[in-house]
Amino acid sequence: MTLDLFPDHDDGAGRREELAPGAVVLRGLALPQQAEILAAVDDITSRAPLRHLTTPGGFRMSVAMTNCGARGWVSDRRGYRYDALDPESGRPWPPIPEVFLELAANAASEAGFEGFAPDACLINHYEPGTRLSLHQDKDERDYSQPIVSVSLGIPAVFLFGGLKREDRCLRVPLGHGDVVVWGGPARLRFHGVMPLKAASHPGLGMRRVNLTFRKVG
Ligand code: MD6
Ligand code: FE
Repeated sequence: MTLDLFPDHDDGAGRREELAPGAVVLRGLALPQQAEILAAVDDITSRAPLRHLTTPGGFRMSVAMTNCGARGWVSDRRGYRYDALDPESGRPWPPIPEVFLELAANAASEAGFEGFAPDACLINHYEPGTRLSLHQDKDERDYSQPIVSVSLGIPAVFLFGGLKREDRCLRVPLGHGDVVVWGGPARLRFHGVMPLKAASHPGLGMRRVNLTFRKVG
């Protein structure tokens, strides 16, 4: 259940739903740029292909990932970290496209975080059955900066918990074009994605693509 405090608020930038202090869903905010965003995702994945990373515990992640930006999030037997180079190719990650930077800054500003300039964009690719287990985003140096998360393609149920793993979770449906901004007192909340249900999206088919923008510092 999501709490919609301002159901009638729509200034053209998308309907706003507050999840908790510091966390807001901006419904449909990415829709106007969707074609440009999807073309940019195709370009990035042609240069830095999606891959299934291994967790430090030795498990293959069901989400396929790649990155763009000065820093890319990677995981292997040695741990989780940000790396300037794609370990598969040894080359820098592709740069963050201008359309991504504008959307991320605009979303952060809508949520009250001015001047957001991400240096990392993780691209997550889901298929039906794929899930992301409950975690905190804490591999970044600077927790004063928010995270901006853009959902595209088939719907997912986002689990939004508290500051302790055992805190109960809200279940937040996220659809094509929805943007979540997450910072301040919410920055270290546990969260995850439930296993995706089979569905098809007109542009993306049976896939969900999530972009998460961060300032790693
Ligand atoms: C996803 N998102 O939606 C995974 N993390 O596919 C995340 O792990 C996430 O959406 C921090 C803030 C927002 C997010
Ligand atoms: Fe996360």
